[in-house]
Amino acid sequence: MMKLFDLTGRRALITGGTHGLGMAMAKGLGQAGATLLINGHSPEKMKGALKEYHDLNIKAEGHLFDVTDEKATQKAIDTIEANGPIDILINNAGIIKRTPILEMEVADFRQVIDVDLVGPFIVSRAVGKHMVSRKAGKIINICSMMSELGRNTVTAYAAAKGGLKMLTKNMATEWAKYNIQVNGIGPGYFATEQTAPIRVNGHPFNDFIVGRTPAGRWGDPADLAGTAIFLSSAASDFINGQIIYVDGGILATIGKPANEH
Ligand code: GCO
Repeated sequence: MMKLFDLTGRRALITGGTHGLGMAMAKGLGQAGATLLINGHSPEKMKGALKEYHDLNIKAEGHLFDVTDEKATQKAIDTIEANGPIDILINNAGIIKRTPILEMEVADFRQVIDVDLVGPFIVSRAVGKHMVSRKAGKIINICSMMSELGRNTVTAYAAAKGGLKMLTKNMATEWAKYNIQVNGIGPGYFATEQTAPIRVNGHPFNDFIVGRTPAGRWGDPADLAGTAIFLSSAASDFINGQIIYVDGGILATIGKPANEH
């Protein structure tokens, strides 16, 4: 039964895998036996990340390229594929800008869409070409609560993550016949660098999220590893176009009054 979840011999590309949720999922895949192909854009962060993976006896190599740069991505993917197949792709790299609509520059809106939605398209198309020819592959797009819900100031991010949900379903539709399973993971609110500004103790949003999450806590990045392994493994070979929300129950409830425990 455990072989269903065994990733030994598989090679997994994780974009934005030098920190945060990407690193947490990558560690899970590495500890399930996968060789990690870590994408990032900072040489310093890459150096530190690879040491962290190697210290855990996880096989990992770094690949610096900008997921929004079609030519650089194509070149990087073809170089990687020349040394062995990419069996698993996790489109995790993303940015967020928290600005009210009327104050947001169009250029900033476009940048969020470019990184969070166009980037996954560019990388998936470059990797998908090889997966289609092999008739095998796993693609996981990292969506968000904002794939389903809106929130003040994150309009660009919500538009991108809503689009990423539908990109996931459409890629699944087109590529399932090639034995490529395309699915998504929707993290709830997790304790990462990205959420640090809204998570500090005493910040009203911190109290709001702990109250809005039935599990009563922020997610720990390690909480994502199991779902990432599942969607990367043979255990999910007949799952296509699904978004699995790892959110402590946020999407299950309308919430509760402040004075109810
Ligand atoms: C925010 C947060 C969220 C989380 C995550 C939720 O400002 O609301 O950053 O966007 O990061 O995406 O799923």
